[in-house]
Amino acid sequence: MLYSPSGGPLDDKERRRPVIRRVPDPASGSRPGPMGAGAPSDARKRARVALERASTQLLEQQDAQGVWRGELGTNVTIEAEDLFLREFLGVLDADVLRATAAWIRQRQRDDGTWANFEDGPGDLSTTVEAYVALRMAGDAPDAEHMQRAATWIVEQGGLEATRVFTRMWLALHGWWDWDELPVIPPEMIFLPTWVPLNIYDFGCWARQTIVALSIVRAYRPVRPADFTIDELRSGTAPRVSASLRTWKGWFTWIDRALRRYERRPLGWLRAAALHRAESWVMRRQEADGSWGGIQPPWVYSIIALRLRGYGMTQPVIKHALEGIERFTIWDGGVRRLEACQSPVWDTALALVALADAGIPPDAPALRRAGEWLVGEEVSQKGDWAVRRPYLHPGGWAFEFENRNYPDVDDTAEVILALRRVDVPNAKGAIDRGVAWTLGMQCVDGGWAAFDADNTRTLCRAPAFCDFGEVIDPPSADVTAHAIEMLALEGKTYNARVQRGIAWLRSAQEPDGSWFGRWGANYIYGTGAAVPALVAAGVSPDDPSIRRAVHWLAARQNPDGGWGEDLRSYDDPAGWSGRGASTASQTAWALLALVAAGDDGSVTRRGVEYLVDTQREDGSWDEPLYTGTGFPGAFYINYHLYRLIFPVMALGRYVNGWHAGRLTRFVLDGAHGTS
Ligand code: R19
Repeated sequence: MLYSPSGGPLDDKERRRPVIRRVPDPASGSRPGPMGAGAPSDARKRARVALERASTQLLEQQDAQGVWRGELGTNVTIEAEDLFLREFLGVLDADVLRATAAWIRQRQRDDGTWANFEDGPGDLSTTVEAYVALRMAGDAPDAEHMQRAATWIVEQGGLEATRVFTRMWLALHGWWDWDELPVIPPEMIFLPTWVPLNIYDFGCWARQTIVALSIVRAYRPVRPADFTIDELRSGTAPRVSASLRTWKGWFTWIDRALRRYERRPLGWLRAAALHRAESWVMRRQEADGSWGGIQPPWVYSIIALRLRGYGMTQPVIKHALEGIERFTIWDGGVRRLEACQSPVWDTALALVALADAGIPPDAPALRRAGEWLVGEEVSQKGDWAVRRPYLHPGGWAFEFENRNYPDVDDTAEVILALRRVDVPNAKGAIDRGVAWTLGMQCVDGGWAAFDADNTRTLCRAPAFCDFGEVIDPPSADVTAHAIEMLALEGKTYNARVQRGIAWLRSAQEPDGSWFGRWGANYIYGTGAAVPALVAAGVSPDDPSIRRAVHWLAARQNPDGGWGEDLRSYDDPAGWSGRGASTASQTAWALLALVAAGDDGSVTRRGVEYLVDTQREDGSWDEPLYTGTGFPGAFYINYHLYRLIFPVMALGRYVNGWHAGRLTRFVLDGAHGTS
């Protein structure tokens, strides 16, 4: 069946741009791409078969609502903290404890540690939390697996060397002294938005966490455990930098002063701050009972509100705890939790991938997904409006429920998806999303995920900020997605988009790659930037595109695939673009190569890697994490990436792709149309 490859009506700008159309060759499907010299037809034939199997598998994974939701795997701090929360609240059920401990035990490695990602190094805070959770479940300290962990923990500096969040959990159970933790003054809530370190200077995930924790820190609650964990103490003092040459050092001194204040805070001011923080938290609970759809603010908000006097049976608490059940996965007698869920992101990406695979825009599967996405539009103001008060609401969030925090990345991807499907009522939502995205551009021309101009690096200095990223500055991956979307929506010549393009060009690394903030790492950034620039009219012959292609070619593994170790975040010189091949990273490299019009042996060998490593069921194995929560600190295994991105890359390879459009007519409607 024939259709307009871009879906949806073409606007004037688009009409002026030539759309290359090719007639498919039904015999071999080996017609050369628009840029290309033509790859051996065998590669295309095998790619087509692999694509067919992969897209069938992807279609099978759509749920009855029309949604794709891949599991979002992280690390065992999520499960350990769930047990700590329940124990603190006095609602820890024996079956939950047993089943969750079983999961944590399964994730321990031979050296006794727990890592933050597959095959990663042991992480001290994660290992401590896992160990303590297992002690809670009754594992004896002299059991072999526990001793192995404890020995390693003490060698690494013990409890004293763990992150602040970990020691807060310990303090809640009486294993750590609240006096030995940084202060998070609830009075911060009074700082106006033009004063540095007001709560809106922090990234939204950190903001929600900090406001809730400021209440908890002020109350210093303890529910003493009935066992000690002294075997984990090293006896050394926590490491702090007190050098007045750095902001971090200054804040060590400020923290000391605050701890003195904390002994006798001004009563009326403290009471008013706690009251204000409480209402701030109360106003931000989501329809699913969560806060921001992510674990940290969710659990700390529950504790904070309990301390403010909300009972276990009051709706806000009940609803919050019930919500966690929907983030819980029971697998036989084993229980694990998602730190966050990604249905909007997964569904948008799956839609794009299936459209690239040639599923027509009126296929029922795509329409159901498109209709669901349209219904997920965020139509109210959230915290982003603090920096953009005159901007009308619009856009999409990552999760099922997160009306306070839509993000530019999801908004761009959803609009790119809605362009590819016939959904009658999508136009209004798309237009509002486009306007919202334009309005969320940062002053420097780039785009960040959740806020505009959330760039104050001083936020990293307070003593309580020792984990993860706490600001949300513009990044190449988000900027690329925004530009690609805006370009295809006919906004290429909008002055803001032109500034965005300039920002993205200037963000290119000297080696030709782009940094990947939310995906690992330079391969993700490059896989986003090249298709975006080409969609925005940058010629595939442009030097920046050529440099990117050369970088990718130089990083191709001998097996034909691409991979990038997460160590690339801490050690880019050693690991940028290097690591064992994975399906999703190979696909990202191919997205860039196909967009750049490369039809040579580099691209062909990448395609062959995917074809050769495909599983019988049409998907790929991908134990390695390729998603990024916080560079250097928190990583994500998006379980659908291994399938979605290969479908996208193979689809564009097989069906031809130029400047954001399919260039050949697609597979017949054999699947997806029924
Ligand atoms: C692209 C789409 N993205 C723009 C959205 C990605 C969302 C990823 C899921 C995030 O889940 C989280 C968020 C925050 C935390 C934290 C945390 C760390 C430091 C501070 Br301070 C506060 C919270 C820990 O785990 C998280 C998980 C793909």
